[in-house]
Amino acid sequence: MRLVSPVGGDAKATIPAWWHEARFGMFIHWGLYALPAGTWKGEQIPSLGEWIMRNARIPVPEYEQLARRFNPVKFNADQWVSLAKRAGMKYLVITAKHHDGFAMYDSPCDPFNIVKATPFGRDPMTELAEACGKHGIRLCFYYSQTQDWRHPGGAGHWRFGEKWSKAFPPPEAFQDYLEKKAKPQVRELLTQYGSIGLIWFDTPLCITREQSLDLKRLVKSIQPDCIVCGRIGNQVGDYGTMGDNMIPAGRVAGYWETPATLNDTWGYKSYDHNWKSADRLLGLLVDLAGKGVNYLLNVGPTGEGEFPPESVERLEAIGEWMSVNGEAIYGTQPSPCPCELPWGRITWKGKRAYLHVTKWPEGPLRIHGIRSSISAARFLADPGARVTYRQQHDLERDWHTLELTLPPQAPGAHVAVLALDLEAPLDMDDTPIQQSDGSVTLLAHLAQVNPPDAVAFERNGTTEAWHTTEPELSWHFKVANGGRFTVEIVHWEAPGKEAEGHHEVSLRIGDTSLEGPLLRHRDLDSFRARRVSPEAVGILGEITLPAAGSYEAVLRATRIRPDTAGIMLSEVRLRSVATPD
Ligand code: FHN
Repeated sequence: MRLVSPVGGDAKATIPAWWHEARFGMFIHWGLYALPAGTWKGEQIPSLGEWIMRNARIPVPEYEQLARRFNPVKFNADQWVSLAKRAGMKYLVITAKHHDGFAMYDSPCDPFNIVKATPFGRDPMTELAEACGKHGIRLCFYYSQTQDWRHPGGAGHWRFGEKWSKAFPPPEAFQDYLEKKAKPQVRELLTQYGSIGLIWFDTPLCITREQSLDLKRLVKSIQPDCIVCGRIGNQVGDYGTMGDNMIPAGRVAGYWETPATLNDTWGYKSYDHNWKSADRLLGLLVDLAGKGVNYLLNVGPTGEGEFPPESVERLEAIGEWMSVNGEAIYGTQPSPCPCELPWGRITWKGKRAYLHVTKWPEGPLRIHGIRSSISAARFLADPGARVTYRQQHDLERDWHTLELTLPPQAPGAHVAVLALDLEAPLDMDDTPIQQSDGSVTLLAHLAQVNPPDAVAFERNGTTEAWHTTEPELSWHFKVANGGRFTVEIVHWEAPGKEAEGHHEVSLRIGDTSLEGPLLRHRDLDSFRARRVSPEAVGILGEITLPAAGSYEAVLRATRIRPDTAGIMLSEVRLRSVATPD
C-alpha cells in the first residue's frame, strides 16, 4: 500500500532480523518531569506528563531546579528489565534525552544530566545496559533530536508567549544545536553503553533532509547495525513509525512500529488512571501483529524510580499470555487478508497459521478465503481441547470456506489462539471478500486511484489531501451471497465543522448508485486512534447485489467542504441486511 509519510522508512532499507522477530518492545519515558507528575504549583496541568515544562510555561532556571530534587533511589534496572522480559518484550527503548533537554545518562558534553546535576549521581543507562545483557533484551535509546526546550538552538526553546509555529529556531541556530549538542550526545550514547539496538528519534519538525541524513550517517558510522526509526524525519529512517497509539486499517507493507501508551500519558502523571485493560492491550498486540506492525508499549516510571503498580499488573498479565501464545506473535507475518476480520486476526509463519479469536463465536467459526490445506488445529492455551474443522471449496464460485467447531468457551481469559498446521505456507485469497458476518470491507488505501496519486494516504491508511471531486477510488470484490447491503462510509470528521455542511460522496456498484453526505451515525468500535477523534460511521443508504460473484465499487466525491483537510476516508463497508452465510 502507498503509505507516504515523512516519518516512514526508507523503502530500500534492510533491517536486522531481530527487530522483526521481536514484534513487541518496552518504551520508557523517564525524566525530571516524573517529579511534578502532572501537577505544577498546585495545578493539574493538562496533556502529557513529559510536556509539563512547556504546558505549564516553566522557565528554564525554574525547571532546572527539579534536578536538585531528582533522587530516584528505588530505581532497580534488573527489576525493570526482568519485567520487560516476563512481559514477552524483546527490546527496551528508554528516553536518553526528551524535549526538556535533560540527559538521563552521564553526558560529557552537557552537565545538565542525571549524574552531574542530581543527588542521585548514578547512570541508569550503565545499569540498564548490564541488566539488558543479562536478560537478553536489546537496549535502545530515545533521543529528541529536534526539540530541545533548554538549548537556544533547539526547536521549541522556551520563548514563552510565542506561538508554536514561531518556536522554530533560525536555521543557523538549529545547526549549531545539532553540532554542539544533538550529534555529540548521540555519539556518546553509541559509545558508552555497548551495542545499541536502535535509536528512536522523535518529532522531526524543522529538521532538513540533509540534517536527517547526516544524523543517520553518524549513527551508522559508529554502530552500523543500529537501527534508526522513521521519526528521524524526511523518510530516511530504517522503518516507519506510526502516530502515537495509531492503528492502521489493515496490513501495511514494509517495516512499521506503533508507539503506544498504557494510559493517556508517556511520562508519569500521578492522577492519570485511564489504564487500558490487559484484554484491550492484548487485543492491540494481536491487531498490530496481524497487520505487520511492532508494538512499542510505554511505561512512565515515577520520580522515585518505580513502575506504577497498574503498569506492572498489566505487563504481568500480558506476560502470562505471551508465555503460552508468544509463538503466534514473534517472527510472524501479517494476515494476507485485505481487511480486519470480524472474529479476530491472523498471523502466520512457515507452515503454521494462527487464528487470534477475539470474539468468541456462538456457533461454528467460519473463515473464508483460506486456500491452504489444514492438517491439524489446536489451541495454544489448551492443546487437548476438542476442535474439529471442515474445509470446502466451491469450484463454481471459487470460494473457500473453513468451518471450525470450537468448545462453548474460550480457553483462557484473553484472546484465544488456534494454531493451524498447514501443508504449505499460508495461501489466502487477497481480494476483498465477503466475511462470515455477511460484510465486505473495502479499505481506502487498497483502492485503485484514478488519476493515480490524486489522493494521498496517511500512515494508518486514511486518505488525505483529497480536496477535489476529480479522483475516483475503485475496488473489485467478491460476495458468496447476494442480497441487500447497507453501505457505510467510515471516515474521520473534522470536529466542530458540522455547521459548514458535510462532504458528499457517491458510490456506484454495477448499475446502482447512492449519493449523500458523510454523516456521523455512530462511532466505529475500534482502536484506530488518529489524533483524538474516533472514526465516524456514516450510512449512505442500501444497495442490492443481485447474486454471488465479483463486483466493482467506484467512489467519488461530489462535494468537498472548502477550508477543511478534505475527505479522510478509512473504508467503505457493505453490511448485509439479511442473515449472513
Ligand atoms: O512529543 C513526544 C511525546 O512527548 C512522546 O515522546 C511521544 C512518543 O511517541 N512522541 C512525541 C509526540 O509524538
